[in-house]
Amino acid sequence: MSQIDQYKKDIKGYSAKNADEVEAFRIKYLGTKGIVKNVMGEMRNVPNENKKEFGLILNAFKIAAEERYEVLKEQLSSSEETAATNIDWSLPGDPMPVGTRHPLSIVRNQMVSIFKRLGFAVAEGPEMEDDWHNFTALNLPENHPARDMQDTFYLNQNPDYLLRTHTSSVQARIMEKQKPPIRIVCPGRVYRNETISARAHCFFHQVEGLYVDENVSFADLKQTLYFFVQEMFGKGVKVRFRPSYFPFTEPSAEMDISCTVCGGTGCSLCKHTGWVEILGCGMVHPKLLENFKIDSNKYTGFAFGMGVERICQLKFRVNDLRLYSQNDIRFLRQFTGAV
Ligand code: 2NL
Repeated sequence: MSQIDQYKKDIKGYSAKNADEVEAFRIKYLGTKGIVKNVMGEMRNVPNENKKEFGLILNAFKIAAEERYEVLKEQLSSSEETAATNIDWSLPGDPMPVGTRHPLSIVRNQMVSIFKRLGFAVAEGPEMEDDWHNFTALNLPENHPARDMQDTFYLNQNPDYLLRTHTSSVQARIMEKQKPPIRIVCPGRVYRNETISARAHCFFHQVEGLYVDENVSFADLKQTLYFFVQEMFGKGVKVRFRPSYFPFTEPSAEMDISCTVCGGTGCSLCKHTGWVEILGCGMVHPKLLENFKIDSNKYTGFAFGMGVERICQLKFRVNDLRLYSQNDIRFLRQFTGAV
């Protein structure tokens, strides 16, 4: 009996600082080899006439141990709640893993936003086109090499449906529906049937521009593209125009910028010429305007087209076109923060 009193005192005074100590209490008193089981076993040695009295005492002892165990558990969970509200809010947060914008998206957005500042609206259209919007309306004659099966992915022949080879088809659709003034840029993916290599791919991205209004001149074209280059590559960069040929423009030109790597002194990027080609442009061919019932005596226009991959290559020194579409995270991660 005095032993049980001793245990009762111990139980009353027992406190636990953590889950391990609560568990130690359970094992000590309530476990299969614990004290409660042990003293219960003593019943065997108690004379019959005392069994009832001793049984009551043992039972009260067992209940005391069980209740204490419940209390200890309760205290522990409420102290855990206290710990949860004791968070150190000044600690730095866990980093949230976010992806990176694709370099072509970064550059396309930059290109488009420069033209937006000059009043160009953005127009989009389908990647699957008909012959009219991709070729015929744009003055690409029947036997023009660009129409060759080699360059174009045909989806259907007679009537011809194909994957657009340039975003000029979007401009064609706008001219069809809208009266001048028209001032748009058309970003988007285009397709050509080429063998894939570092320098060629079966699809790439373009930003084309079109401005049709009264009194639009070649001087407007030059100043617009010069402004674009200065915003895109920096104030010191020079431009030059070389005569060229496109079926949808007359006259046509290609525009070079002074090499962004060597500054014009000559290096491997500019093949020691000091210049790199970045786009094609020209005055909209009058036949094209007439195709869309726009009076070519009243209206003139300029147009240009450039490859986003090309601009991206010059800005970020990407030297292999295939990198853009291989989804290699080691490539993509290099553009972290480049928005
Ligand atoms: C290039 C050259 C060019 C155009 C695209 C165009 C569109 C219409 C009317 C007239 Cl609707 N022209 N587009 C004009 C000249 C050049 O692109 O090298 N692109 C990558």
